[in-house]
This record gives sequence, structure tokens and C-alpha cells, in this order.
Amino acid sequence: MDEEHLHDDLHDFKDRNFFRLKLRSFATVYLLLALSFLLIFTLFAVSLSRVSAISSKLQEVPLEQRHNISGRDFLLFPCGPRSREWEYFDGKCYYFSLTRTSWHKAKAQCEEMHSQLAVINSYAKQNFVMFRTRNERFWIGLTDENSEGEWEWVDGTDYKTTFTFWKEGEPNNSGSNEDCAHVWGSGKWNDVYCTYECYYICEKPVPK
Ligand SMILES: [Ca+2]
Ligand SMILES: [Ca+2]
Repeated sequence: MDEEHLHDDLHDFKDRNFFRLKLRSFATVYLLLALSFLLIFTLFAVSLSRVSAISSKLQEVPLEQRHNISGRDFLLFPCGPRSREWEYFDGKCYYFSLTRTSWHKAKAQCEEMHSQLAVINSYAKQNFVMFRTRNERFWIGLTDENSEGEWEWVDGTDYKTTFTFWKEGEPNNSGSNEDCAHVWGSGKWNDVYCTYECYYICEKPVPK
């Protein structure tokens, strides 16, 4: 009987111990669960941030490609792929007009296109212009309107110390009324009255 009691007691103790153990193991399981949730949450947050980083990088790709394309286009069209009527020569861009107008209107039209009437300050540039204009007449950015005989380039280039390419006998200020310069036959320069209508050459720096 006693022995049986003892056995019961022992059994009871074992049961209690078992529950305690079980409780402890439950706590461990909960702790593990909580930890794994935390881990999962952290991983999720990390991967979410990576995804958003990647997606923002992906959004940058087309921009980069656009840069590459424009870089490639820049080699083909240094004056800009959207302004192919501008011709590149020696670090600058030139526009040869398709319509004729007076010197002042030509000057204004160049300015409207963020450029100026061409300043021919070297034989290389003269050659380029001559090749391009053939025997047609084109205004250049040279005038003595302010003071007769005092020729001035529109960009302030010093006329007296710079290259000139006048036709023989020009500038002659014919009829005391010739204050604007253009290239004409054989590409040489002539002064003519400023309301004369001819083509014109604009120039601008290579766009950045
Ligand atoms: Ca004159
Ligand atoms: Ca003349």
C-alpha cells in the first residue's frame, strides 16, 4: 500500500515534472517561433529594400541607355540629332539658310536659333564656307554700319587683326550705301546694302 502510494506520488511528480517540461518546451517553441517571425520579417524587409533598390536601378537603365544613344548620336550628329540641318566644322555648328532675307533679319533669325551670323576668322573656315556656299551669296556677321569703313564682327572679334577675304576692289561702299558683308561669287566677300536679300550663315558652339 505504501509502496503503491509512493509510486503514485512518484507518478504525480513525474506528471508535474512532465508538464513543467512541456511548458518549458512550449515556451521554447514560442520563442523560436517569435525569433523566426522576426527573422522572416527582417529578411522580408531586407529583400523589399533590395527589390526597391533594383527597381529604382531598372528605372535608371533607360536613362543610361538614352545617354548611350545620345552619345552615339553625338558622334554622328555633333550639332544634335534633332538639329541635323546644322553642320559641324572645327568645333562649331553652322546653319546655311534656305531662304533669302536682309542682313538685319538674317541676324535676328540666327539669334532666334541661339546663334549668330558667321564670323569667318580663318582660312580653314573660309574654305569650309566656300565649299558649302558654292557661288551663292550668304550674309556673314560683318558690318560697317556704325562707322563707315570701320568693319565690325558681330561677336566682337577684332576686325583689324583677323583674317579677311574681300574680293578685289571690295569693300567699295558703292553708292555710299554698302554696310553689310556677304560671301559671293568664288566665296570672296563683298559689301552690299543691308536690305539686299540673300541667304545667310549662322554659327553656334557645339551644344552640350
Ligand atoms: Ca560701308
Ligand atoms: Ca561692294
